[in-house]
Amino acid sequence: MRKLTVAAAQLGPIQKAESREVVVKRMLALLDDARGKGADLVVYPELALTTFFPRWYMTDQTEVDTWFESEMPNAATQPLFDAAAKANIALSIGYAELTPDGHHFNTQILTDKTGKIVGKYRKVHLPGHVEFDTERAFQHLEKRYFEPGDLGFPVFRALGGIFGMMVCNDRRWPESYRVMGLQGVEMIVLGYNTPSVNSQKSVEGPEQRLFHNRLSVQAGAYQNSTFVVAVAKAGDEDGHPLIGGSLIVDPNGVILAEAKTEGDELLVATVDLDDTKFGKDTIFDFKRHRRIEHYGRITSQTGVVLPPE
Ligand code: CDV
Repeated sequence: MRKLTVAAAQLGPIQKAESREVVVKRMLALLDDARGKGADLVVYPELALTTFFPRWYMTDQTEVDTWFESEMPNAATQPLFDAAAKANIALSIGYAELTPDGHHFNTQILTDKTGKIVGKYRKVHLPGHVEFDTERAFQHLEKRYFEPGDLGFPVFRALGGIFGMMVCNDRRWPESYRVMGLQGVEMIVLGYNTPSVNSQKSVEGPEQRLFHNRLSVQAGAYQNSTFVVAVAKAGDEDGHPLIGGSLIVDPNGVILAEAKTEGDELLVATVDLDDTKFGKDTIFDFKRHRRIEHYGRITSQTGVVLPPE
C-alpha cells in the first residue's frame, strides 16, 4: 500500500487588476484547508498567480513580461512555500516562467514536502494564435507569449510514487499521457484555464466543454493506468468565463471527486498508488501489447495525410 492524500485546489477567477499577493492569500487559505484534511500534495491550476493574461493582446514586451515570474519562489510566493514546508505538504503550481536567458514558458512545478522544487514541466501543446484574430469572439494568444516547452514529458520520483505534469491543452492529447505512461507514471497533475465558450464556435458552451474535460482526463487515466488530478482556474475573469469542473480520477478512469462551484474550492482524495499496478500489468502492459512497428506516423507526421483518391 502506498497511500497518498491529494488535494485539487481549484481557484475562482482572478481579475486583471488583482495582485499576486492577493491571490497567494487565497492559495494559503486552500492550503490551510488541505492541511486540516491531511493532504500530502496540493495542486494549483495553470497560471495560478494571475488572470489568464493570454486573452489580452499586447505589443509591448515590457508589459508582457510583467505577467511572468523570473524566480520561483519569489517574494510573492515565498509565504506559500514556507507555509507548505511548515505543514509538510508538497505543492504543484502553474505560472508563467521567464528564464534568465529570456525564454518564456507556461510552466508547472512540483515540490517535495520541504518546499524544494523536484520537478518542472513546460507546456508543449500551446493553443491559440500569434496575431490579433478578428474572427474570434475573444483572443487566445498563448502562441504569441510562450514558446513550446523544451523539457518533453518527464516524470519524477516523489512522495513515494512516480509523478508527471501537464498543462491545460496537453490534457486533450493522448500523446502527453502515453509518453509519461511509458515512464511508469502513477499520478499526473495538471492545471487548466478553459474558456466556457469556444471563441470560434459560440454554440460550444460550458456543458460540452466540461464533457470534453472529463472525457480527456478519464481516458488518459484509464489508458495509462494512472491517477490524474486536473485543476481549474474557474469563473468570470473581467467578463471572460472559465469552466470549473476540477477532477480527481483513478486509474480505471473513475471520477473520485469533482468540483461543484466556479470558485475557490478544495477537492480531496486519499488514494493508493499501488492501484495503478493492475492495469499496468494486464490490459495496458505496454511491453507485451504495444505494436510500435505500426505507430511510426505518430512521431514522423504532424498534419493529416489523406489516402490517394
Ligand atoms: N489554456 C488552455 O490551454 N486552454 C485551452 C483552450 C483554448 C481550448 C484548453 O485546451 O482548455
